[in-house]
Amino acid sequence: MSDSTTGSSLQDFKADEPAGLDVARMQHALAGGRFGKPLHYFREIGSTNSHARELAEAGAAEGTVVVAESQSQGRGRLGRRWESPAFKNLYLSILLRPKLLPAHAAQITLMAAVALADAVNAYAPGQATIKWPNDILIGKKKLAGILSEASCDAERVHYVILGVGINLNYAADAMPEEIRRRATSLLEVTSKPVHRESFLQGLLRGIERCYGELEQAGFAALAPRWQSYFAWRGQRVRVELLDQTTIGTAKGIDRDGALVLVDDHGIEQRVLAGDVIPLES
Ligand code: BT5
Repeated sequence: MSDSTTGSSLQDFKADEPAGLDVARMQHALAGGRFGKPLHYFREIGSTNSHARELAEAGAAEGTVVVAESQSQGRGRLGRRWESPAFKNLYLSILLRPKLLPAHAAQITLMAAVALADAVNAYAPGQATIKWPNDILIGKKKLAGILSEASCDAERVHYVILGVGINLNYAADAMPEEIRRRATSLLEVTSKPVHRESFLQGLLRGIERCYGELEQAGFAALAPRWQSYFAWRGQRVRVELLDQTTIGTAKGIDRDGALVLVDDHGIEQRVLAGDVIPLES
């Protein structure tokens, strides 16, 4: 592992490897904003979220970004694996220190989903939808996932590591069997390769904007945009969280970001976390 902010990023460069992201150019492009100062770049890492967490524990500033070309231990929620092949996609983590109550830390994921859906739509207009809480889909297939990991005490959030993985130039035939039927990439959808640096810059600016709105006006200001991307309004779904299951018709999210379901008795149920599975009607 080598970090370009220490000037050693190319020590392990092999002539037959594809060129990575141009860190200096990205830093220059991000210079006027809040994110990416510093920007830590790795050709290979365990998990960008784990590294960002170490930086956060050591006192790193809000807006610190960790980007890697590949991850050997890319993570999803509940210890699931995130496939992270080299030089194809984007894997990044942003350190945030939001002034949020611990109960509202999940709003960071929802805020990021809006920015991510906006960024995807710039390449595949009108195609991105959000699957609550943390997936971006095109059609029924998963294009991107968000993993927010918060450090909180009873009164406040110390920091949130906002991790994002997005499939850009990931060909379906290069995907492992386990995800091939359920995953997609912008290349698969548009048949055009994506310039990863441009996507990353647009995404970071978009997250910065949405985060600013969240800070200034609260999640209620972003909720209508989130709702407009929500994939399963009116659909009967099952939400699973560990050993708990809730079934109902998805209505949307409330102003705090909880998923609202109407159960079979007509009663509204609010769900704060879990996996949503559509049920055939
Ligand atoms: C997520 O979890 O969707 C969150 C993924 C976050 C990944 C980023 S990459 C940068 C940062 N550093 C990390 O270590 N992680 C974050 P979840 O909802 O639990 O979904 C995980 C499931 O998605 C897996 O069990 C697979 O079924 C599927 N999956 C794995 N890799 C995929 C990929 N590249 N594309 C689409 N689906 C994938």
